[in-house]
Amino acid sequence: MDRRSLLAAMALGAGGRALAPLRTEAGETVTLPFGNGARPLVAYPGKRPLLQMTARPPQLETPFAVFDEDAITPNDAFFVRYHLADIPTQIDRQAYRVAVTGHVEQSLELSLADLKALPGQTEIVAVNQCSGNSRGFFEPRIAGGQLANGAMGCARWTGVPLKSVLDRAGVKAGAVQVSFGGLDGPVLPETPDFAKALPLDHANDGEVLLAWGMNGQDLPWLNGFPLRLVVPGYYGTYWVKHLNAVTVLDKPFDGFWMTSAYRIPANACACTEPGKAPDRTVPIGRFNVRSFVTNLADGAQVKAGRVPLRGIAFDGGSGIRAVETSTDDGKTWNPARLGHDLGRYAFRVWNAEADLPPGPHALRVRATGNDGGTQPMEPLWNPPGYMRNVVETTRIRAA
Ligand SMILES: Nc1nc2c(c(=O)[nH]1)N[C@H]1C(S)=C(S)[C@@H](COP(=O)(O)O)O[C@H]1N2
Ligand SMILES: [Mo]
Repeated sequence: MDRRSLLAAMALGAGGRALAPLRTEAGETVTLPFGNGARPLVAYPGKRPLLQMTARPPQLETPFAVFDEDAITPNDAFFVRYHLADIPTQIDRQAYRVAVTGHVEQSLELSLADLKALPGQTEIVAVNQCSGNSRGFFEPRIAGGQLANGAMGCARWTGVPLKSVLDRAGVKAGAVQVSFGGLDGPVLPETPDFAKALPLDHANDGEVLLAWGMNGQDLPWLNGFPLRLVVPGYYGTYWVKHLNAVTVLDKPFDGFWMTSAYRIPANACACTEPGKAPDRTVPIGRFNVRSFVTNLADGAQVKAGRVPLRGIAFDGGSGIRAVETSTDDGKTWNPARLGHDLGRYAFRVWNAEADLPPGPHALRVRATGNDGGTQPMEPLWNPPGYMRNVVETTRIRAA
């Protein structure tokens, strides 16, 4: 769809009503493998039919088979997550400005053209993953978005380092954090607006981007058109969409979405005993390491013999050192071959084979990062249902 018809389609959804999906694949639903797992397949502007978790705001999960196609997730298949129902339905890209204010020498109002003229324009391939990806699999179950494994995706992002923007504004001595806001807002004034913050050092690391491009195109509307934050290796909650406010702070940000939400137990496993609240929490940060089989779905039937296995792995930015598969409940592990390296923040494709006699089989896959981080055989638990990274098991039958 071109920009003009996209805008027209978006306008259809305006008028105080929910953003209108273009079409529902009539009657088509996908049932995710946990309670209340039925999801209609719905196509929104700029998107192919995706698993709709909620309609208002739109929250869409990528059908898992997409991850078998390529290490890059296509824009029209990329998942969508919003917190607040008042999402923008009309944006004028000429009039669009991002305000840079707060503890700076000079406040700025930057247009997209201004941003594109700043030094250091760059590209990075990076995974965006929701903290609650895979929450639906937690046992005991957890309230919140019941996601399977499709709240993640890997794209090539084009933008300018946040550092270039902060340098242009001139950060004053004593600054400690930078906060970020987007165009969307709450329906009720009591609901806290969605805003996030990063420590100044992180904001200035040269890798955090203000991005306008995704896989060589404008950002899809629902992924933050025309500008979003890209925070490589960090959970999606920091990747603020429709970014219009960058504020340099001389004291830590005290907004709800940092001080109450998106916090994890302050221990090495980010976990607690199931059902138990942690003593202390910290803001969620980098991804832990994960890996998936993508060419075989749970319940698949294959021909007995030598069976090709394929999948993806990623971590919070140390890069994938090894992927191994097991067909004997983790007693022995066989190294997989790692595919093309798109960078340490990207999905890393892997390939392997398994010799499978007739009968049922449990395929397990485990990745290890360059930092030594690996995946637990038993799932970890925490109250908000974040950071799931258990060794995945795909149950199939060979005949
Ligand atoms: N403006 C805005 N940005 C946002 C959010 C939001 O609710 N509003 N949600 C965040 C969360 S929790 C996630 S996981 C990512 C999801 O990015 P996507 O919708 O492009 O997949 O967006 C982040 N950026
Ligand atoms: Mo998220």
